[in-house]
Amino acid sequence: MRIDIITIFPEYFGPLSVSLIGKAAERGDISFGVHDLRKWTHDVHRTVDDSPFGGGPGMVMKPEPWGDALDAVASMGAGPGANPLLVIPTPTGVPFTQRHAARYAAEPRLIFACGRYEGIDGRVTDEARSRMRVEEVSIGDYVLAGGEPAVLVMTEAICRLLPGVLGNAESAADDSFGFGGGSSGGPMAGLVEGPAFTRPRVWRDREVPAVLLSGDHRAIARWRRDSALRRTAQNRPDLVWRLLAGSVAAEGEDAGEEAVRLDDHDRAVLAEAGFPVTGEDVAN
Ligand code: JAH
Repeated sequence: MRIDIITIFPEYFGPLSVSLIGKAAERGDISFGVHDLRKWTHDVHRTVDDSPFGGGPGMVMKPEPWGDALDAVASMGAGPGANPLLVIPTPTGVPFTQRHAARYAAEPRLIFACGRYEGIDGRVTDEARSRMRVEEVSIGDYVLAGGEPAVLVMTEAICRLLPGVLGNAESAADDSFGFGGGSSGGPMAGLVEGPAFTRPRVWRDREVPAVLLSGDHRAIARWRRDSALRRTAQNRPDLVWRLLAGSVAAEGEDAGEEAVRLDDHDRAVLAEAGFPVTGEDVAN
């Protein structure tokens, strides 16, 4: 996979040569191109921003350097069947999820465009859409000073799904939110995982749950699902409501796919954790 990043702070991407991603890049499983947007400025001051039409605080990124940068980077290694996907992090984008990570990991080429200030002139995305696929995504409901940290976050989420990048290929299959378990989704589809334990068996008078030492793999899987359901109920009621509504597709993003199934045991665990909320808890 090839990932190009356009930014006014190329130094920000030093971490891409560290750890799992760094090793994958050394092996050639991923290749990165980090491009300084100022390369596509033409004035002596290498200006990338200007004041907003209509007034207001802050500055807006000028369209010309972005247009030229996107033309140049998109045409690098261009060929039929390799049209890049342009991803633009912005607090106004659609929420980036594990599904996006999986879909992006299957792309041969991604381009990330990092905005700063109050964002990029609105015509840049519109014009880019006329030539390539463009997605505006948000990694969470907060405002950063620029898209760079979001690109590091998304790159990590994407690259750990590439074959051979994660040490243990199976650990992606049962991740929180995981869709790794085939047509029905992973065991954690739509859930966050419960706690994990390692040696020693007893630490500061606290024992590891006995079932995990039992060797009974069915019982262990059931226990893990129960803890995931309880933790999701506690920390992510939004995810539980979606599961109860049957709106979590098992795999892929297309409508009409089978919903993640909750069995009677799952429903009993959720009921004990307060779902569905009944009686006086429900506002009329
Ligand atoms: C801020 C350009 N969803 C996180 C996120 C992503 C991007 C930005 N902020 C928050 C951002 C300023 C300029 C992008």
